Amino acid sequence: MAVTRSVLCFGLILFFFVLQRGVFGHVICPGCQAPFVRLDHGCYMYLFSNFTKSWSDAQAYCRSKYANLATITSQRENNMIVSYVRSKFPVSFSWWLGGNDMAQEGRWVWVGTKSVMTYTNWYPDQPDDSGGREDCLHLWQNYAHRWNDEWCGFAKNFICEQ
Ligand SMILES: [Ca+2]
Ligand SMILES: [Ca+2]
Repeated sequence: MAVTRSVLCFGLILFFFVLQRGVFGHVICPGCQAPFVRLDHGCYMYLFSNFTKSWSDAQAYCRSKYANLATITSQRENNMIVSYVRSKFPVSFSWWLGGNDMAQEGRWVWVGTKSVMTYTNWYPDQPDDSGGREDCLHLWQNYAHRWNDEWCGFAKNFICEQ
């Protein structure tokens, strides 16, 4: 009986481990409902829009999903997101993120956490506030999806994070 119980116990542990790790990808993803996806079995859920909006409208859309435009705080998270958009969407897509310097020029903060950026992945010579009107962060499709500041009124695809 002890053996049976051990096997049962091991099976249960394995089952919950598999569930927790999301080994079945997006099919079994506890607490994660479409259109959100969980990347790399991480704790955060992302929504990748297949339509475009201005930065503010994109943020409003994210809020309507109880999320914010995405905050990227590490190279690992950045790589994960860039790999995902490259593999799943046309490379011509450009993506709004939650970074902006609307309140104070040159002071970049995340809309979701209100915190000042620490990790950054700017393309060389960015942010340049070109024309004195670039206050929103996007993944730059033409430059290896590195970061650029852009006019917030442009319509772009966007990434929400919950
Ligand atoms: Ca700016
Ligand atoms: Ca720029």
